[in-house]
Amino acid sequence: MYFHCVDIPCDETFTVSPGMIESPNYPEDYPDNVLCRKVMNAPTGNNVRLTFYDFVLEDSQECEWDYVSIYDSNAADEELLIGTYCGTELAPGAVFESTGSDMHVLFVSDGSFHEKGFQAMFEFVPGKNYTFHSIVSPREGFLSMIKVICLV
Ligand SMILES: [Ca+2]
Repeated sequence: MYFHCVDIPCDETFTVSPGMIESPNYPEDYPDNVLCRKVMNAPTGNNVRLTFYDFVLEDSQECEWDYVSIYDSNAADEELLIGTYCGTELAPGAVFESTGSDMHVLFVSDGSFHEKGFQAMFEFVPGKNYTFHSIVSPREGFLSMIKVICLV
């Protein structure tokens, strides 16, 4: 995949919630050839919940031209990709939630055809896994012992 990046400052990192993320120029059409990274870093023990209000991107069968990719991570780790979306795939109210304290949203547009773009609200919510982790952590030694025993 090749794209030429126009120098539009659209990377953002957020450590306070709630907040909004949107494509450049929203609600006007986004420019061609942009790549934006929106990174939400919640405090430890929180998850990031992202709710889309608006989503209109150039449509393509494999979302290879213009797309939004959402990662369950601080970085764009392919193995932690939640999904890649284009066209009008995300209806207003579509919600994503991270399993950890970080979420990474990548927005890419190619060199032709643009649409209105997207707007979404993020909020940091108490982590579903946090209580679980804090309960099991004193037993981690015990659990790893079981793993060792099972492997043997
Ligand atoms: Ca395009």
